[in-house]
Amino acid sequence: MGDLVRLSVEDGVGVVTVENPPVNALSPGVPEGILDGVQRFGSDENVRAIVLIGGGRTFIAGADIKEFGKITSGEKRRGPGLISVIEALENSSKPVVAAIHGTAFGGGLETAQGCHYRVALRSAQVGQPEVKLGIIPGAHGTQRLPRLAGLSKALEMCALGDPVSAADAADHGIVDRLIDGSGYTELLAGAVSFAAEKAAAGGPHPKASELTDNLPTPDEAAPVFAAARELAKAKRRGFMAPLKAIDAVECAVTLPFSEGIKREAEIFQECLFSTQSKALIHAFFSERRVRKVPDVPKETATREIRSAAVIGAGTMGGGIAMAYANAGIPVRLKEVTQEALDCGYATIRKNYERSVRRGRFTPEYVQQRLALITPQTGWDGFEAADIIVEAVFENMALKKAVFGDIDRLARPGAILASNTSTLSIDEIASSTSRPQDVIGHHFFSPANVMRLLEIVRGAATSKDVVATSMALARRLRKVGVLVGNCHGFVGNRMFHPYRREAQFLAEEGARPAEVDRVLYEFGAAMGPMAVGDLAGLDVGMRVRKEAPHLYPPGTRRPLAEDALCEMGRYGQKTKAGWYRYGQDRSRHEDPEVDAMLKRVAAEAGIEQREISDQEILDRVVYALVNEGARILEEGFALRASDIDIIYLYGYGFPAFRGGPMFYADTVGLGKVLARVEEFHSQHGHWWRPASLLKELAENRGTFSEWDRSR
Ligand code: T1G
Repeated sequence: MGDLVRLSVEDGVGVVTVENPPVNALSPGVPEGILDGVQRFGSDENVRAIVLIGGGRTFIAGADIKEFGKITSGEKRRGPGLISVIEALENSSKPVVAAIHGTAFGGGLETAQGCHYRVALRSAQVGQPEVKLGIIPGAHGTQRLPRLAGLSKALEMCALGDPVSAADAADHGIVDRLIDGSGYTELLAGAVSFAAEKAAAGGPHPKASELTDNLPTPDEAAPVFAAARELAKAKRRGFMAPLKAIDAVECAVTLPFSEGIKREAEIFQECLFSTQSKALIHAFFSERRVRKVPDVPKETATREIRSAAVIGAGTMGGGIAMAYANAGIPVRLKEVTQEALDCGYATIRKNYERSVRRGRFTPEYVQQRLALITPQTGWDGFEAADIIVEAVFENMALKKAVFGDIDRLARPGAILASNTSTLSIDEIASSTSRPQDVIGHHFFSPANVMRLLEIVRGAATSKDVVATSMALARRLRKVGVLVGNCHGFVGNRMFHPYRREAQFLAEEGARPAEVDRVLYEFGAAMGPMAVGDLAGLDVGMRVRKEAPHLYPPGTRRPLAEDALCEMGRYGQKTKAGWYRYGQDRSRHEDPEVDAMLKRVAAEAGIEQREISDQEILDRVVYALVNEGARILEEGFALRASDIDIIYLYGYGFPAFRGGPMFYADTVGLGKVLARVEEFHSQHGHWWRPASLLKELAENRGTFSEWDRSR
């Protein structure tokens, strides 16, 4: 059937191979091709069994997500396609075996569940990640998986969406045999011989839809569902699909299969058309779109990165060294004094030990990683490093001095990267003889955990250094986003007005804890005050002092956090900031802060008033959107969706809202502009509407359309 599905026969076993790179998604033509294969082999007397396998690097990784937009926009109907295929597989009179390598995800795993048996390479993973797209398994996975794997495993997989190893799948009856070997050839041979065995043994062959042994009674299951709902609310706060997936799985216990699949279909449809699903699918494709840099083609040659060196063993430098070690890249870690080096290295060890305690890493893994990190106070080995990352104190003079040093030491062609979070890459590059090799690699703390990496392109940065940085981000398991060299780049430049407005709201009478509650309920991981306390209020104070241009004369400047710093309240690190912190880092509102706010507001003549939750939300979130629009019109970000990814991966913006720019699209840019203009009339300068926002709003446009027009 076409070139998406290939049919062959091995030792009397019909092999149906899906050939739809890169992930064998169930794009139009693939279900039809599989169905054709099952029907042909079913009527071929020379074929005694059937194997379904994925060509290339993986089994079927799910439905083609690109098709969902066509369904929700009415462009096409969601056909019975995949479901007919799964029913044909399950009703085949000949044994059907799914041969799994890579990832059998979503509709891929549901197709495999329609087969009578499943075999897998040990390196394979299976999963129902649909909830990460705001939907639920829609091809009977919520009904078959409980019957195959039992209720608890099915609930965990369908509600949380995380992948499961082949071994774990085998332990739970999802996989019938693990195939030894590392590749496709061994898998195919193993699957063919397994299928031949089953054919020789004769039927009937097990149909997951008819299994009942693993299903508890509704009474037995009730506490399991209650616990699953509590867990989903805790681990996926604000997400709708996990709870909907649990509702669907519950039908496997309370309804016969034929009724359960109808209920699943209704719930699937409801989720597919939800704003959360559109936001999460936007996030899925946006995370992959960031890799595309218009003037740096995919085939741009990259420089080989075999070893690295990091200067500065503080929180950031230590985390960066860990990120390199975790990617298997040997890394030197330099500090000025032995004492500072020992302190930094001790922190690295502590971080690894915590990961072992949490079961994230094994002791052997940690030993291998530590062996890749060379702590030192001298420069030895720097001349051989392929990349040198500067992670010293956020002070321009110091950074320029360091870059002068490494310019003299580094070999020709080495990449010189700064981890600066706001300072000009061009100015830093000017202290070297090789500005074309200089680039910003802005990690987010903790650098060994946070996935965002802002890659800051200087005016002179060469294209192959950009391409190498984008590829290196993936090796470091980071989401690398290319940004321009403005003050604060993209993330921090937007975060500045976000936190400025939060301070203004507190000075105007909103309780700090109320501001945080509103943003927490919106879905943010933490509210702006709590984030300030976490990062350190003195950081912002230093920025305001070192960059007076941020607050031109006559513009309102925030007063509260300077006042808190003068009180010695820097945040968590001083056990007091916006909140007072207990020994267990618990947050407590503090009357001293309320008194300070009243004093500061009185001195500044700021009128106190009741402030609604809606104003709190709109003031801080639209501050992000307005600044983001300015960044786009100035050309410091390639796409609005890049800004969304920066906020999802670097600032805890709720993924089910898609990011600040996508969220603004869902509100409607006309409404957003009206609010911005209202704030502009009330609060002046800072709320001047960005021209791109005005232009799009006045033309009923969206940021997403603007991206597509580029
Ligand atoms: N549909 C369409 N395109 C997909 C895709 C998919 N399911 N998965 C990946 N791609 C594209 C991706 O956009 C990128 O494109 C390229 O493939 C490589 O992806 C019926 C309804 C499989 C673990 O959620 O988790 O089934 O940028 O960079 O890092 O109930 O892709 O190159 O143009 O991510 O090696 C359920 C989603 C769907 C799996 C591979 N399945 N994909 O990771 O490659 S809903 C999923 C992934 C469903 C059923 C329901 C990962 C991966 P481009 P990549 P990778």
